[in-house]
Amino acid sequence: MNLPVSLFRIHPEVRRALREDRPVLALESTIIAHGMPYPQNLEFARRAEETAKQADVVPATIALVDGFIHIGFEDDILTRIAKGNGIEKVTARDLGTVLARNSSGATTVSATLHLAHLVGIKVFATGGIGGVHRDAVTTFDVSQDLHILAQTPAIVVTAGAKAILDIPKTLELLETLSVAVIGFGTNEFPAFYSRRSGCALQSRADSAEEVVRIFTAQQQLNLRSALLVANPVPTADEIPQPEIQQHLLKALRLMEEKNISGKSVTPFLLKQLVHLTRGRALKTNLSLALNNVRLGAEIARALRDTG
Ligand code: PSU
Ligand code: MN
Repeated sequence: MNLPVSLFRIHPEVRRALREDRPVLALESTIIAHGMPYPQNLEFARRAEETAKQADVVPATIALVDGFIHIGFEDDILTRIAKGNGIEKVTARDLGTVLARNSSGATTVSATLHLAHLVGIKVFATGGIGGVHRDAVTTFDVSQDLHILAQTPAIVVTAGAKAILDIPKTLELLETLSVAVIGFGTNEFPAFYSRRSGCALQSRADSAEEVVRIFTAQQQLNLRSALLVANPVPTADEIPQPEIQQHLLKALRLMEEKNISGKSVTPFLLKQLVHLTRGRALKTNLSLALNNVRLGAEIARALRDTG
């Protein structure tokens, strides 16, 4: 593929691994800059990379820095992203404008997935994907994540979608967009903070090898959509639905009062939930995100072994 080389700064480790066909795992940066408070986010970002390395997988955290696309980077940049000064939230549609004015930004699922695919990374671990917002009927607020998932052939590991979204509508739209969704060790789509959402899934996988078999079949059929692997939060760290629900309603009310809309919605709600649960939501977020890195790394290795 002809990459616009001048825009990319690919870390030598990542470049070497891709060349030698060793497993690489893409990681997003919006979860760091806009999904968690400093300094816990920096600690998380470091642990995520460490977790991948321990599994013999090269981590590739993706972000925009001063007009360049960084695929994997050193600790000084990670720190800059975590501190968040001047770090925009960058979706796929924002890539051009942010790069053209030499700005810096943290990439969401949509932007990260697109960039990972461009450089040949096939597995991506995130926390929660964006989806259809509860008030979508009036606001039309549907995350770009779904659109890019529909057109990018890669494996995306997620703990489901946040309960701040309308999960049944999100699943319906994923079906419309032809994105395969499989539960990892579960028959139900997980709801990010909670292991269960009440929404049944049609398919599941119980091992990384099974995930790879499904993806390989999709690839052989030239399907262009992603394979979404829904991996529930570890039991010890989950916040059951009824409990998170009340905090959520409070957060949604506050959002309305403050007239928050568009890109600020998700970061605002995440922050409120951390506050309302006195930090428990953050602990859960950290746990599920690291859990996804572990599974993503396992899948990346299994993909290499069959490739
Ligand atoms: N869920 C989280 N933390 C996050 C996000 C989701 O728990 O930081 C981020 C992801 O980067 C996701 C984005 O791609 O929010 C979706 O934003 P929106 O709802 O504005 O599309
Ligand atoms: Mn939105």
